[in-house]
Amino acid sequence: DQIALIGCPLDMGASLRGGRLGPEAVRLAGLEDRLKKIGYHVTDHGDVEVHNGYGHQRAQDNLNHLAMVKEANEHLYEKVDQVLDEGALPLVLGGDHSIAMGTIKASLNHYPDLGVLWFDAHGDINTDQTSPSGNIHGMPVAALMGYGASQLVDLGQRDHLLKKENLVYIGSRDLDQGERKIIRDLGIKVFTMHEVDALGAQEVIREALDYLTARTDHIHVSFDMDVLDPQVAPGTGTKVPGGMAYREGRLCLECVAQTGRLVSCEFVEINPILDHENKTAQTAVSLAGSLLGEWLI
Ligand code: DIR
Ligand code: MN
Ligand code: MN
Ligand code: MN
Repeated sequence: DQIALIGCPLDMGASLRGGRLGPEAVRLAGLEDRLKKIGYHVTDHGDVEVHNGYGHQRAQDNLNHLAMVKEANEHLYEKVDQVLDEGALPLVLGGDHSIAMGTIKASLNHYPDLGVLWFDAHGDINTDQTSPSGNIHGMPVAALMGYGASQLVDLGQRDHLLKKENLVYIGSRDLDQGERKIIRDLGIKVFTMHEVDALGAQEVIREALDYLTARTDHIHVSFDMDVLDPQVAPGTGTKVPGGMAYREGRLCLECVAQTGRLVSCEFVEINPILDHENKTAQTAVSLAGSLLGEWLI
């Protein structure tokens, strides 16, 4: 089995500097060796070409740093598409969550029925019309489904959109008003932190995977580190209290591994500038091990 590591050191989708250091922080935390120990053939493809700025421009059209975000995502799309062609499983390191557009578009290109598990404190389903910030890392889910600015919807190949019934949110606890409406109107499956607390992680992931595996054999995991509690993952840009414990995250990802249906994944919003002793990157490495079946005997 082949795993392709791909860094996408973009942070202008978050309009916050530091996430560009995420891929290297995860490498230094030992990702490649960790995966090799499981028995994978691991190839580190390095970082895709990204141009970040050094300031923050609030854009008139509510799409901050659109050109930089688009360019990075186009490069990422090409790279992920290429490694999928080669038969490897892409593991993308971010970078801000806007890079899910490039990763998932490429995966949809290979698996049009792709199911996505979106671990995040946030919904990331704003459009340029609803976003309170104009930051594109809050918009990738909408763009992948065909909503919002055409410059984002048209990334990569337009024809494959993410189906609204093929997405499940886990760990949500900071949804904007416009996002709540879109999620309700589209009938998207959501397990907020309320459900994680009330039902337990085991029941939530079982229901989420039952729902997805009834629809598709191909699963993508998009893991925003801010789904975890800030005490576990301090190195991320938009921390929200009351997140998942490390063990809850691990259990969920182990259950995904058990399905044998993972085809692509990403760990995003890792910002070493905000971190303590690279703790968040280390957590990402451990969780990547869980997702890729480290615990299976
Ligand atoms: C907020 C924050 N919903 C926005 N989104 C974040 O700007 O659209 N996503 N931080 O991870
Ligand atoms: Mn291809
Ligand atoms: Mn996110
Ligand atoms: Mn988030």
